[in-house]
Formats: sequence, structure tokens, C-alpha cells
Amino acid sequence: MGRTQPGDYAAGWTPPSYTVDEHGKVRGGYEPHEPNNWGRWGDDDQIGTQNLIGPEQIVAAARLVTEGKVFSLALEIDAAGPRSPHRPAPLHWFIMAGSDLIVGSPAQAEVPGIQFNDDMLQMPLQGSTQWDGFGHFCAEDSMYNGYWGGDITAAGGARNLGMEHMRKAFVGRCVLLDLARTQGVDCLPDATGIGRAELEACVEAQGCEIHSGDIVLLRTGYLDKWWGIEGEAAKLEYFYATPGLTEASVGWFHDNGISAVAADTIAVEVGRPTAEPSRLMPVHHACLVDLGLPLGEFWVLDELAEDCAADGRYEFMLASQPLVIPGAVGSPINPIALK
Ligand code: UVW
Repeated sequence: MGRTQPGDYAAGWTPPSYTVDEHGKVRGGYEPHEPNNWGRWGDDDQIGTQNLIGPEQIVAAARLVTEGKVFSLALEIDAAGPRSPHRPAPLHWFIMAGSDLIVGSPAQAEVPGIQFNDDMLQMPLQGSTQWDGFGHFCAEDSMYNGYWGGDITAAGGARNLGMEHMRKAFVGRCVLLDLARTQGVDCLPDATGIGRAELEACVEAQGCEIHSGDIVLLRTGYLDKWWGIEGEAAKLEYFYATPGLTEASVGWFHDNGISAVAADTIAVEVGRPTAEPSRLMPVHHACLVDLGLPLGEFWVLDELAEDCAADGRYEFMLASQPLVIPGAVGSPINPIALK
């Protein structure tokens, strides 16, 4: 029973059997899979694995800045960039333009001699280089640390787990795992799964170390393919065939104390898993709901990867804070890598 297609009306519905307490926590409902971090940093924790980055990790990250090199890892925000079909293109327009004042709009009479410009942006917060927050994904109505998905409303946004809690997050030591380069290809083949073995092989090939609290970036080389694709069907296939993490990789992130993972793809996880996954979008489910481990998507990694390959140094400092939008479930960012 219920909705079978997008746009269908439900033919029937059974109310859930769980309850929700006064803190917005689900009681008697979804139980997180193992491994999970529910309760690890307190019953009211809203930042998950960002707790793994403390002053010690930030000082160590700052010591990695020795050459004054700065890399921006962001896509340009425009209608041409990669975007799944259920998300509208960003719309950037001007609500006041100095050129109107120059040619004599009424406002010019009030402030003669100066002109100013104001612009505006309307976009899906998941539609460009971004962090997915914990409110982006619910499993059986539950989110990270047991918060209830029913408290995300169109009118009020996310009552819990909003991006405002992450305003000081995502600053620390970062390691690039260049899977494409270490496997000797420009781009991983369509639908390549990245598991624990591939991650470990890449760390070894690069000769780098992984520390607790690290943010990890995965380069598959897939982002660049977008600009060669024509037609809606081919664009849809591009998203379905994305290479990325398999369900079996999740334990590697937990075991190594990784604080966040980002990739140059739409979903971080593989689009078409070869092994039958135990659940839908298992990496989103495990990372965002069970572990409280944020996912970053559509990161632009090629220039940074060139530099890392040239000097053999795959570790650097990263600053990639989200916009402080109360109740948001994700945020566009301009991540900055510093060497
Ligand atoms: C979904 O579309 C659910 O997720 P994402 O954009 O994070 O891949």
C-alpha cells in the first residue's frame, strides 16, 4: 500500500508504532546498525564525527601550511554545472544594478554620484560543491543520534541537526586519496566500487598516513566527464553510473576515526553496487545516520591532485565551513586547501 510512483496518492497508510520524546528523539523505532556513534558524544550531540577534530588536530593541520599554496575545491555556481534532474539550476540575478543608476533611475536622485549593485542567488543547497548535513537523509524516520525526521518541516526547516551546528566544523588535517592516479587512469571506470582494499592500496601507494580526525577526499576523476555529456538521458546515466564507495568501505572510515569524507562525484557512494546492498544508498545511510559522518559532494580536486602528485605530499590543511543557515540540511561551500 502507499505511494508506488512519484506523484501517486497513497492508497493506505499505517501510522508508525514509535513515539517521539520532548527532545525530538525517536523512542522504540529505528535502531542504528553497527558501527554507530549514537550517544558517543552525548545524547544531545548534533555534530557527530566533527567531535574528532579538536585543538590538537587544528594546530597539527596548521603546521602543514608551509608553502603558502591555496587551492579552491569548488565548482562555479551556474546552470552549466553537474546537477541531478530533480534539482533546479542555480538562478543568479540582480535586484539593483549600477548601470540603471548611471542612466538615471529615480534612485540616482536620492544618492547622486554613487552607484551600487546588489545580486541574489536561488539554488538547491545540494546542487553544487557541498556538505550533506545529517538532516539530508533519514532511515525509518530517524536521523543521526536518534533525532526524528518528522521535525524537518517545509515551514521551519530542521529543528535539530541543522547546518548552523557545523559553523566551526570542517577545519583540520586533510588527506587526498587519488584513486584514479594511483590506479593509472584519468577516471575510474563507470560504477567502480571503492572498498576497504582500494582505500588501503591508495594510502600505501601514496605513502601517506591517516590520523584520527582527518577529513578524507576521494578523487575518482569522474567530475570532468560531465562537460562532455549531451542530452537528458545521458546525464541521468552519468549520475547512475558514478563510481564511489561501497557499503564495505564504511568500516575503514570508522576504524580510522575519519571526521568527514568528500568526493568529486554526486553521491560519494557507487551508483550501481555490484553486490546487493543491505539497504538503499547504504553509504549515505551508514555515514549520515549511523555514524554521524558528513559527506561532501561535487568537489573539484584536479588542480590539488596535480600538486600532490608533483611534490608527493597528500596531506594539507582544509577549511570548508558551511554557510550558517539555521535549519538547513546541507550547504554549498568553497573548500580551501592550504599547503
Ligand atoms: C540524494 O540525492 C538522496 O543524495 P545526494 O545528492 O547526497 O547524492
